[in-house]
Amino acid sequence: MSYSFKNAIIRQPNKSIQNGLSSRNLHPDYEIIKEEHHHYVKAINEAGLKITLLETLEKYPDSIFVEDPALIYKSNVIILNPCDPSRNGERDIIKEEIQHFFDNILFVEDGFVEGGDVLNINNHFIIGLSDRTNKLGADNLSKILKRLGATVKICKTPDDILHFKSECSVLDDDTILVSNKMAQLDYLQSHYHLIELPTGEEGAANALRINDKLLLPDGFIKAEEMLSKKYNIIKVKVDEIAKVDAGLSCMSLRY
Ligand code: CIR
Repeated sequence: MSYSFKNAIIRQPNKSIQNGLSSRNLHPDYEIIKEEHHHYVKAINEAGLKITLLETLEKYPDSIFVEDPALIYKSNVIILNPCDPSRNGERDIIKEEIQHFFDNILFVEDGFVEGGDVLNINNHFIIGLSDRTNKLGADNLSKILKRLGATVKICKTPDDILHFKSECSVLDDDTILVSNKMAQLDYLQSHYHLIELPTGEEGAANALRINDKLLLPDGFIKAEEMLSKKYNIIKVKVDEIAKVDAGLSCMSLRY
C-alpha cells in the first residue's frame, strides 16, 4: 500500500528557516514555525509512526524539508540531488544521518531531482519535471527505481508549481487528491481516480495519507467537508511553513 508506514524521519526546525527559499519573498517567524512543527510531529505520531528526530541544521535554511534530498523505497534509501545551490549540501549530511536505517544506499549523481517532485503510488513513481528536477536527474532516478522493481512515468509539473507534489497527494492506491491545475494533466486523468479541490483550496492538495489517517492542512473548509466523509482527518496548521512554499509532505520521510 502506498500509505502504510511504520517510521518517519523528521528534522527539528532551524532559526535560519527565516531565510528559506520563498517564491513570494516571505520570511516566516521561527517561533511560529516551531509551534507548527510541534503539532506536525504530534500528528505523525498520532498516525502511528515511530519518529527519528534529526539535529537542527542552521547552515541550510531549507533543511527541515527532508523529503527533498532523499527518497525511500522498500529497504533502500536513494540520495537525490537538490537543484538549488543553497540546498545541495543537504544530501551529504542526510546520507550520514540516515543510511544505517536501510539495507542499501543508492545515489542520483548526475542531473537534478528533488523528492518533492516524486510521487509514489502503489509501487509506481511519477516524477515531475520542474525548475528543480531536470530530465537527466529524472532519468537517472527512474533507472534506479526500475532496478528496484518499480515502474516509473516522467511527467511535467505544471508551470508555477514548485514541486509535482505541491498540489497533489495520494489518498488511496488508485486515488489522488489534486488542485485544478494538476487535474488537467492527461496522465493523471487517464490513470487515476482524481479528487479535485475547488479553486482557492489548492493549498489543501499537499495532504499526507498515513495508515488510517489523512493529515490535511488546516483552514480549507471545503476540502475538509469533501474528505471527512471518507477519511479520518487530522488537521495540521502550516500557514507559516507555507511562506517558504512548503507543506505537509516535505517535512518527513516515511517508511
Ligand atoms: C524550497 O524552495 O526548496 C523550500 N523553501 C520548500 C521546499 C518544499 N519541499 C517540498 O515541497 N517537497
